[in-house]
Amino acid sequence: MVGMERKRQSEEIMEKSHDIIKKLDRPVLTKADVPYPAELVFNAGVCKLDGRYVMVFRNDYGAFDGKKFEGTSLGVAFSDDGIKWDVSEKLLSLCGENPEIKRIYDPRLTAIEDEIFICFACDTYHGLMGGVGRLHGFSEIEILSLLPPDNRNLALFPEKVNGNYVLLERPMPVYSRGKDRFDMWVCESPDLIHWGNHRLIMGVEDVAYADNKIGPAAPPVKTEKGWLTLFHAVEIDPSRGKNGWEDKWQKIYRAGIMLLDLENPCAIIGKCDEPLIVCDRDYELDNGFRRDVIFPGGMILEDSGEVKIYYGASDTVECLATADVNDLISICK
Ligand code: BMA
Repeated sequence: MVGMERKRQSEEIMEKSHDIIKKLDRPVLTKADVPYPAELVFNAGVCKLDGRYVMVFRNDYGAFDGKKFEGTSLGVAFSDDGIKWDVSEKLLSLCGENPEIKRIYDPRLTAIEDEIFICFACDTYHGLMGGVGRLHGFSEIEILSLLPPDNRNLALFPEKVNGNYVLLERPMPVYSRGKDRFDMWVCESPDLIHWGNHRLIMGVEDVAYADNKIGPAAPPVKTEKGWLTLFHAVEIDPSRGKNGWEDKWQKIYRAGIMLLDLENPCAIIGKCDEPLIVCDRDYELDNGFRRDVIFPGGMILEDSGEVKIYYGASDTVECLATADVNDLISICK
């Protein structure tokens, strides 16, 4: 990747998102849109059901102790056009008590028939888990399954493949691969409860702009050519120290895209060698909790062929970029 050297050598030379990407000229949701205490509004999942867009976003709120905010909740928003959002007064919560769970965050939504399923990251007293649940009335999550620790960044495909539900996942091996060297996997289930047939899709070493970890982003979108699949890819910039509100933040998160085989979703049939979306706006680069973070969690294919990509920027705001579906397919070589 020739282009990657430029930015880190000099902050003045900015890298650019792929030419086919159009970013909205402002974040699509910020704390100013939220009718309850909110500081960081980001990493949302988005789906479309009966013509209406539904978003579940992460909200970190309360006092900042120098490292993190007091709490994390999941907010819900609705939209008729995917751009202007109305945030519900009601937060999402889990059905019933689960004393093992500390917090849930980074939701991804998948509409299947007339139901919405949610994947989420889950901090528990015995490790990080990935959860799959069903939404009830936009207010409660019924947990269907929790993948064993450490694992997160789950994203559920919008339909069964060869009779089974399919889930992207990102296990976090700590002994065998090196620090934070995490890869992208897939598994399947007959009932969204029992998961098996775990297979590697792609390793960190397969992404030219990653030297740290990679992970699933939004639930894949079905096209004639394959499953259009976003992922995030992390590179470390050791020259950086303090950034945003954190003492030290050296990671650069970019979004990448690939096509997976329709019948065999662990087979990559095309991948773009360049990053798809990078931080190149002031609200993505500076003044956030972190900087240099693009974290996509939602992708919608419109009848017009436009693809809406929702991404958290610098762990502070939620943003929207669009591209034509055929352009996205054609850059996956
Ligand atoms: C990951 C998660 C995300 C976050 C990202 C970048 O490890 O914690 O919630 O957006 O880091 O900070």
